[in-house]
Amino acid sequence: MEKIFQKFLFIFIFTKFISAYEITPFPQDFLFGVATASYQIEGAWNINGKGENIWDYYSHYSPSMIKDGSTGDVACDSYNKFKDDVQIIKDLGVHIYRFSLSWSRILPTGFANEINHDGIRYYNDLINELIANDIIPVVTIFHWDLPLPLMAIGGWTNPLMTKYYMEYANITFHYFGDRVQHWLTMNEPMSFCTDTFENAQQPFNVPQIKGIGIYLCAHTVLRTHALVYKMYKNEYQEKQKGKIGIAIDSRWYEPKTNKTEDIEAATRALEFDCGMYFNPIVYGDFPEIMKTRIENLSRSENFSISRLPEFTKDDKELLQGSYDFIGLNHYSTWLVSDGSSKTNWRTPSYARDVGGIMEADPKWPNSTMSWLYDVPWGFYKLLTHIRDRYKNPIIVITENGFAQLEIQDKKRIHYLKGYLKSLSKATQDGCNVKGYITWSVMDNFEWFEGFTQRFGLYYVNFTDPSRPRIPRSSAKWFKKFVHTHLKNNNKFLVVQV
Ligand code: GBH
Repeated sequence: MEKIFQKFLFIFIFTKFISAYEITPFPQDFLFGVATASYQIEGAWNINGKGENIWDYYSHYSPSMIKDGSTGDVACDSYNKFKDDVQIIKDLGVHIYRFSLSWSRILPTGFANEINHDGIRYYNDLINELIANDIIPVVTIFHWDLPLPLMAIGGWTNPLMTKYYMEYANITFHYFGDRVQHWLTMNEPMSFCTDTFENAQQPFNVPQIKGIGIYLCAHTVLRTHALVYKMYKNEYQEKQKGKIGIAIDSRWYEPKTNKTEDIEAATRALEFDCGMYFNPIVYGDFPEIMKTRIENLSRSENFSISRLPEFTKDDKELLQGSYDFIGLNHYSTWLVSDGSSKTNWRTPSYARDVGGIMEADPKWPNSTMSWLYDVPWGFYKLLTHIRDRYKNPIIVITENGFAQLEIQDKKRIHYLKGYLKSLSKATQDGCNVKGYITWSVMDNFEWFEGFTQRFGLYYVNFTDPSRPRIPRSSAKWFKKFVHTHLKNNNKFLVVQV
């Protein structure tokens, strides 16, 4: 009897030991982190000189656009509680905190003629607090909260935005660049160009014809990014020794069947998502397939020129290689089938330009978000695609995460485990990924979903004025995961010595 017990105990300990090591291998210098964005957490929307941005405006004047009619007026109250936030991040044991700067907190009108010094003070305090706690700040200069006056001139469809954004970015490098060494110019241009100009959910006087604004926006954003990259290189990098990139979002697109038409449709979908931003910053231009398809469809729709703007020779030179690293935000996968025979496309439109029909496999575990499923192999495929197609750039995963409300968030843990396992395999297979940042530290204002969707490792109670942050099971799991990884690294170090 005792023998059987011993045997059982041995097997038990042995399997525990194996499972602890199963998913952990990551490169020696690999970093882990957590992310947020200014409008989603800060609150203090009109405090100490902050100007109005488009999300202040939407949430106040068109509350019906936001699922629960809520606003980011207070959100997680991080403007006041940032020291607590630094402590919960430190408690997770991660290396990185990725957050964004509120443009209208720094420049109340969006224009650089007037700096709000409380904004500079706030981000200085946050950055100093992070550094004092050994946490690396990764700063997104623009994460969707555009100053209202800049939307009135057409937002990112207006080429003048380049100049205004450069002045803003210049101010951020000037004030924070002595301590911030990891910069992202923009967060997910594909998402904000689509939401603002293709889906046109906003009560603004912007080009609301599908298939046009989305490309004007991409064109301006990409040129702007490239010019800011150059400005940082020329004027700051030598002194400040930082690195700069952009956070690009992409799904993985898997052909629904192995019919040629479906395989081609999935390729197109990927080129119109990942390719729309990766191709210009790596090779200097939009993907060929986008250029020819949009040109042909534009002609058939009686446009005299393509709806997709062209880059000049100078633009192309500037764009090519305009990154020290690329941030990748990845969440989920679609199955794609060919849409050529579909006759009721909205014309013109981005969806018709792509010509694919997207769906989820009913077998995939779902989140509470309609677009977000747990498909870890899609992450592996996207990473190896980027490795092979875009010269294996230095990548940091700047967002990845799952929506679930419960404190005992088993589904989120399942998702994170699977995606980290895919990432580990991708790095072992040569993908040049240097870090993994999960979305999000805590529940926050989820844009059009308000507070109905929860992405946090920490649960936040938004009806309690003190906005307590309560660790979910996933926070404890992630903490352990990061800790185990660090322990393993130390072991490797010892072995190497
Ligand atoms: C990120 O965007 C944001 O950066 C972050 O602010 C946000 O809180 C977080 O994710 C969670 O949503 O065509 O059906 O695929 C997420 C990006 C949202 C981009 C869904 C594409 C299109 C829906 N994605 N979106 S679909």
